[in-house]
Amino acid sequence: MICKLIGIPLQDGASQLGCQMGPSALRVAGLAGTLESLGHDVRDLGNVSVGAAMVMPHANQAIRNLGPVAAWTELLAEVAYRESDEGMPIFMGGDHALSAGTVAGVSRRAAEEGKPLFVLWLDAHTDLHSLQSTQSGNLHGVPVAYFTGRPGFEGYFPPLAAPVDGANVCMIGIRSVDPAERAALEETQITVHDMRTIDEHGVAALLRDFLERVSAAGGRLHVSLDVDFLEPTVAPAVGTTVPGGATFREAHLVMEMLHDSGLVTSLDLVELNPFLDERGRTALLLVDLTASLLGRKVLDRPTRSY
Ligand code: EXY
Ligand code: MN
Ligand code: MN
Ligand code: MN
Repeated sequence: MICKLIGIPLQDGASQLGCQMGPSALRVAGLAGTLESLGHDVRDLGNVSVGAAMVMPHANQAIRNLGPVAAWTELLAEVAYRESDEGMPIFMGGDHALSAGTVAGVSRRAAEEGKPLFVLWLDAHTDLHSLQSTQSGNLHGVPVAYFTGRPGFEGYFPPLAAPVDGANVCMIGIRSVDPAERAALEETQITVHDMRTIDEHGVAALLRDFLERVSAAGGRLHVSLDVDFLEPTVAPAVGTTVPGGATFREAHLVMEMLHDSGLVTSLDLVELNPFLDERGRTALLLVDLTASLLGRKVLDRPTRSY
């Protein structure tokens, strides 16, 4: 399969700086070579960059970097639309604000093909704040609200060509939700599998149900993997760690099942912060999880000491 690596050194959406180095860390950790060793046609398209962004005042004084994040969103929606024409774009972040643009772009592509877009959100957080409700002002907490068409982004983020239906969004790993997001969830049909649900039912059964829906609908499937989905002791290089996350094997099982489904059409790897890493072990883990998504079997895994 053609795999297009697209670096997105965006860190304006986070308070802890460092995600800007994420694309480089994934390259140093050998993402391209690992995918080539699985027989894929890997094309590294380099890094996206935005020019100077205008200042965007907003009534919510807490918001940080609205102008730059809006500019990134507009550009990334174009890049994601263009590069989802063939193969699998792999968006290497950068903080989760990037998914406002990547999901908007692949959703436009899906709509053009007459297909629904489904989104699998692997995260400790729902990232469902509006520009009005965010209290931290960190815009990596708003992408899902934006691409599902929730109000309040008009005049700030670009208009959506194809909003994603909340019923087509499945979240796994959730364990840190603000009150405003909790209220917003009540108004959406987003499927939320928090860690308690995973503990009780197992991630495989929950994911299988969702994949059956994607397959039945003939949809495209965008996977958005936030490093903080994982247990912090497994993946420490992220600025928003929350204890009690997915285990090493739960994360690989998700990726292995996604590969077997053959349904994944695009991928975000986000929130990797190399400044917080320990000898690159989180970057190496992300590379290995991507390898599982792209077909590496457990029995074929090289020995690796993280
Ligand atoms: N809900 C909190 C906030 O809005 O600041 C935490 C958001 C963390 C977002 C990271 C990317 O997942
Ligand atoms: Mn092309
Ligand atoms: Mn996130
Ligand atoms: Mn998160």
